[in-house]
Amino acid sequence: MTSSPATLAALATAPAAGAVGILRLSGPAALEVGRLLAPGVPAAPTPRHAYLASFVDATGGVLDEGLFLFFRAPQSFTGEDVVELQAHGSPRLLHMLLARALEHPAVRPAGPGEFTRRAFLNGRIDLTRAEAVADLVAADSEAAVRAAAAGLAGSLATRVRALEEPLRSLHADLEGVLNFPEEAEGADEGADARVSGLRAAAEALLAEVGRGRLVRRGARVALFGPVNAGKSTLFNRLVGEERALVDEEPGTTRDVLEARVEWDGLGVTLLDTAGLREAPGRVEALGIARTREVLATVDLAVLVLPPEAGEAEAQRWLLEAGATAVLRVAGKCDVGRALGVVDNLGTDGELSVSGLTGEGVELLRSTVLSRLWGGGAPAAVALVSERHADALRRTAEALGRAESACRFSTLEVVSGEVGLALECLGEVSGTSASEALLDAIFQRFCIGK
Ligand SMILES: Nc1nc2c(ncn2[C@@H]2O[C@H](COP(=O)(O)OP(=O)(O)OP(=O)(O)O)[C@@H](O)[C@H]2O)c(=O)[nH]1
Ligand SMILES: [Mg+2]
Repeated sequence: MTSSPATLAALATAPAAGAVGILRLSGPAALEVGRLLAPGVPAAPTPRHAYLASFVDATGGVLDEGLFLFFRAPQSFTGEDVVELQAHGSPRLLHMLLARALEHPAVRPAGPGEFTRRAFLNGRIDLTRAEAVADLVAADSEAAVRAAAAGLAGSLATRVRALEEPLRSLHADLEGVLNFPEEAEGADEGADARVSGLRAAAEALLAEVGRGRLVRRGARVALFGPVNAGKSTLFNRLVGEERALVDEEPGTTRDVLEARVEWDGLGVTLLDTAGLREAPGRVEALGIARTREVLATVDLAVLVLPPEAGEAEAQRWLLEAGATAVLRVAGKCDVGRALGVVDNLGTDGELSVSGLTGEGVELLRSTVLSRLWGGGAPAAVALVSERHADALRRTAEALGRAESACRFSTLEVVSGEVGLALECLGEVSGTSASEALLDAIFQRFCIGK
């Protein structure tokens, strides 16, 4: 850091008419600039006190009346002096106020996420908490909101720290033995067990990425199977409204339909696919290809079989899903029962549902959720992102190499790998994050955050 940083200015509220609009200033000149806009505020305002103030233009003409808040460094979000002007939510007015602030030579417009970036650089929050801010803004399900809020409160930061601290002390012990063999004698004892324990912990955290992805993006679940199996009827039931056309004519659904629901707070995108016909020796190739494409993108595929489907046919359908997990259900169970075929459809405990009567649909919903999720509440997950997962994977790999080096190589090699693991892990918390990495992370933020 050289001379004092620029003071940042940005509108913190969305650029649309609303009840309130907020202009945010952060940096050494925040108070001076804030008082240019609101000259009625005392020169030494009480921090965290809401002043009712007139906001004025360069000639002193009153533009609005609103609240003026001052946060003194380091007790602010960014760790710098921060001023917030809460005006009425007129985009035109807010731009006049922003333009006036930007006329000051110490002020420049904030880039995306730059306030949060300063908070990170000033040690107010670690990187996982800074990222949770963006997650919270982007959250579009209750589970995503709750998980991001937990991240903001430090849920992931705590777990990363629980890994980082013992890793750092292990590294220090190993370096001690290497550099000061007399003083540090014996500090490398049990190093192999410590390395193994840390690798397991890194892998356990890495395993959370799948659940993090589900919470963040929501799950995708497709219904598929033969024509006329009752997929669209079931889809409508699950969605709770008549979204898909239903008809006794086979081949009613021609393209993929999507609907978003929220189940136990988890966002779920349901897909209804075109039913596929299968004549002996001939399959509707195009339809199958399209369905395969969809099935490859979902977290769970629900195979809906009509009562007349035999076990051989069911097995052929199961193959279509490839590597995607499949939940098999017997559809139109009201008919199936009348025909007496529901019970010999195959695997024990197979779910029987009827989109028409609603029978079994609630059980299907909860089964889908538990197949997607396993146990526990979606909101309680540590939001491990793809970025975190990449760094955790490299951490675990380095520790894996350290583990075998404990047996087959020298202490130098072990310590080198442990040091590398520490560096990779530091990318998660931010203790070893490069400028380029920070740029990439904060680009995802909105301006004013
Ligand atoms: N008895 C009974 N009839 C059903 C049930 N589900 C659907 N049907 C009837 O079966 C026919 C086909 O239903 P759809 O929901 O369109 O079936 P689909 O699998 O989407 O068919 P395609 O889109 O053509 O592949 C319609 O006449 C529905 O009313 C059910 O659970 N019980
Ligand atoms: Mg259909």
